[in-house]
Amino acid sequence: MGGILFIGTGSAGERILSIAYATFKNLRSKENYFIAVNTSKKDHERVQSYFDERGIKDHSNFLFETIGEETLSGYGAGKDPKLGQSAYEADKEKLLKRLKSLHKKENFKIAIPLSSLGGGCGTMVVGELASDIRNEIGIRVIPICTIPFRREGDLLIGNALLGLRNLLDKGLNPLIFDNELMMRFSQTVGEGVDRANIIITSLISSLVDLVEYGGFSNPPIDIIDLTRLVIPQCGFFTVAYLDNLKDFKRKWKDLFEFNKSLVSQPITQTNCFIMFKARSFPHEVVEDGLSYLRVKYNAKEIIPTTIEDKSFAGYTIAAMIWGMSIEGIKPPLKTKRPLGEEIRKMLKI
Ligand SMILES: Nc1nc2c(ncn2[C@@H]2O[C@H](COP(=O)(O)OP(=O)(O)OP(=O)(O)O)[C@@H](O)[C@H]2O)c(=O)[nH]1
Ligand SMILES: [Mg+2]
Repeated sequence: MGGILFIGTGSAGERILSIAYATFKNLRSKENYFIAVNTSKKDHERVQSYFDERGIKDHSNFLFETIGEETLSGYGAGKDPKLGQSAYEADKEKLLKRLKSLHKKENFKIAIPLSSLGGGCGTMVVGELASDIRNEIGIRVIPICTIPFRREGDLLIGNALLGLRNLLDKGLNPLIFDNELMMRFSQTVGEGVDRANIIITSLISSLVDLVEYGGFSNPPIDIIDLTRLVIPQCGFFTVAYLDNLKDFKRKWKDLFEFNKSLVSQPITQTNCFIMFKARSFPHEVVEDGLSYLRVKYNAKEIIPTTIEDKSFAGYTIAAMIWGMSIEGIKPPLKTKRPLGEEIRKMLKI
């Protein structure tokens, strides 16, 4: 009783949840549920066979929901968010009824809708569903979304902006993972997607840890507490990890900055959650961490927590920071064209 309800929408949402589920055993604990809501039945079949290949026989808390089958025949929404939205409208009542009765049985602490913005299904469905879960089922929600690689073009980037607007209009301020930041290490979009998924699935695993270990942390933390930190417009997450304390003391700020899921500025002030995790975490670094958030991110409210256990290797600082600007996202959320093309466009040749 009292776990997390994860909802993946669209192909990316479904894929990321399935990878997290297969990779981290702690997620499979029966108090958490994973619902893949998708227009594409093929995606559901792919995940089924991915679980079979991985030898995951019992995945009874990973459920598949197809929406809009009557009009879309179980295919994707062809990168048209209007189709995704009408697919949701068509099956919304049935879906919410199922989620409501699941919640009655499981009493979830929090719901985490997860989606890529840019495609036909996830872009609008994530905001619609997140707001219905909050308003009609009464579960607090923290959405997590990715935004497209800038080379994916005007259609996907335009869709992503539409999806962001929909979330903001509904008072939902997502944690954003900017796929584009992965291009610093990747030659191809495919490689970038794989790297992105490793980071996002680790975040999912940490959130599950927080539910499990939060009561033993200092001060004790309930994942519900995070919801009071959520402020407009959006947030990001980051993690700094090293196994050696001497290096960690020197380098954690650089790692913290480099590993951010989004580059932007605070609109004015921010709200932050920061977790320090080690076998035994030095107090001076905790103090340093809090002061860094106050100075660099103009933090108004900070929820800090330290989790110590002899099973932990190395030193980790993980943070989630809300109050960041969408306009200030870097690189800007618009299509990146090769330089030659930009010049030709400017000179009209
Ligand atoms: N991080 C991450 N991004 C992904 C992944 N798969 C797709 N994307 C990004 O997601 C966007 C497209 O969203 P999808 O989830 O594929 O689209 P969809 O919601 O299924 O929409 P349709 O296929 O049109 O029905 C693009 O910006 C992709 O770069 C993934 O596994 N991980
Ligand atoms: Mg799809």
